[in-house]
Amino acid sequence: MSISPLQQERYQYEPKVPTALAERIEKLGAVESDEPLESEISDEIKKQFPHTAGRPVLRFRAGEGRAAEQRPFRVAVILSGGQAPGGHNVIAGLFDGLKKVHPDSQLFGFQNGPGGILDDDCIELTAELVDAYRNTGGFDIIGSGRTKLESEDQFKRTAEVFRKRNLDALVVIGGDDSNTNAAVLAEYMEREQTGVQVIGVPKTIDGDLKSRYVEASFGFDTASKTYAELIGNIARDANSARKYWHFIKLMGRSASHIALECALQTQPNVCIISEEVSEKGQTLDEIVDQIVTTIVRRAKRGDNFGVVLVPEGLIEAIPEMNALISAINELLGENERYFATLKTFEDQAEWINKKLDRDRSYLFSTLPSEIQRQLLMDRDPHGNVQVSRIDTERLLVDMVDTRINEMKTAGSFHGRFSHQDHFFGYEGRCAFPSNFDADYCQTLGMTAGLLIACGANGYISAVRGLARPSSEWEPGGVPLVGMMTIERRKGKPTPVIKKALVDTSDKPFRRFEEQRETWAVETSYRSPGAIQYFGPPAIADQPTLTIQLEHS
Ligand code: FBP
Repeated sequence: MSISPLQQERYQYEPKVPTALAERIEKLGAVESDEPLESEISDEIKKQFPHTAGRPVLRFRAGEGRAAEQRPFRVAVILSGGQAPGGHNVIAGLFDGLKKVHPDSQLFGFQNGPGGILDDDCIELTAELVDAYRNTGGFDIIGSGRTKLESEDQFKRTAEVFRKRNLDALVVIGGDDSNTNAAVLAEYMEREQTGVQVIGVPKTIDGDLKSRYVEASFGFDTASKTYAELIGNIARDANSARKYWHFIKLMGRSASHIALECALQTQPNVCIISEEVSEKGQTLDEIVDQIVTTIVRRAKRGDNFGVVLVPEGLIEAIPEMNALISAINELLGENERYFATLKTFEDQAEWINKKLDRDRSYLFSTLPSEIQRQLLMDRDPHGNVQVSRIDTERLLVDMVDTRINEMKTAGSFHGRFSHQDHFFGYEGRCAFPSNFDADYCQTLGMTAGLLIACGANGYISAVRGLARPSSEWEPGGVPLVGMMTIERRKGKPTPVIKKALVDTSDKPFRRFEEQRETWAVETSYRSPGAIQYFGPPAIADQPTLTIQLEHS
């Protein structure tokens, strides 16, 4: 493979980890903290996790608590779900941590996600292999996958494979779903007395796996900075050419953390936040109104250009659209076989229109046919529509365009409206990790290794103090069960780690709310520029504004 000069240079980068981990990881012990858990453990959770519920938060201290066992460990790792910058550094950190605990420790990787365990498809992650991936983006060292490990049979198979390979522990690098499943697997391993430990690591560019002690999921920093750079460039272009409105959809399956962070970084004219839309019960028409009002106000100043940010999950956050999508999901789930026999889009649309109730059928028929087609596409493994494949930005552009044309005809709009649309998602998921993500991921990986050596099971690697310099970060572990709540799924009480959506009462949203009126009308664009890998810490090592505000 040909190596770019930047990649060559990044191989030399030594991630900055907390002083305690850098100097004396093998001397650290896990101290049980008396801090409260993330949420109170309900009776239902105690019933479902009799062996692992009620464990304390762990913090690491030199010469205190349960000492790291200094023997060779055989540990396996999987990457689960969507790519996020820094995954390779978690693996490198885990490798380094285990080797510091004992030089004969070995790390293995199951290929292509959780499915690799069931297929027993595993490779040893040697020093040479790990070194070739340090500080690089992507998940290609072992690949990732979206298979869910959740049934008793799958757990049994996992235990068999681990026994056969004589593995001590599994590290699951994943989002809320994968960590929920890791908690259930940890309980199974303990119940069956397999001796296998399970440790999670918080990953997702969406930024929605976080809590009191898990301050951020890795990848959010790099991905949102990559998009913010592009948005800043587009805004500058808009202000230079003065002829286009740019509609930009940003990734984030459910939460709008990425859109909010990018708005704080770039100060666009409009940024829709899905959580606010669903809290206020806004309709599609009201959102279109908001955009049109801004276009009209700016046109009056002679500014026929602008930037609109749209979170990927918006389509499902609009209550009427959500109801429509749920009804379609249900119909497709119940009639999967029959639906597969309908070969043309026209037949599919006609069938769905007949099955929907009057209001939903009306809403469906008002949507552009391309959006109707996207709403009927293949579901994800959970039976949900794949929002990254729905052109919400185009839907808004179409509706705004129609409205503006009506106003022109009525003589109430005298400006110009030309538009461009963009989707930034996959562009940011495999970027070279920022210094923050490179450092954070190395620390998360080392912490996961230390949790294993200290005998923890059913914990997530948690690093606190992320708004401070990395030397002051505090590595520890949080019991996964303590992050869970019970939701009714398919009629059964099911433990889940809840997605952390944007909190509209928290500082990042409030900062946005204070400024958005000014940004809407005036041209206040801010250019964050490209991620800097070298240079003063104030430029190269800063965490996201979201983290800075949340912990200010
Ligand atoms: P994870 O939650 O697994 O990290 O994935 C997040 C994400 O990047 C979303 O932002 C996006 O909707 C989805 O993955 C796209 O998935 P896919 O890679 O399957 O197209």
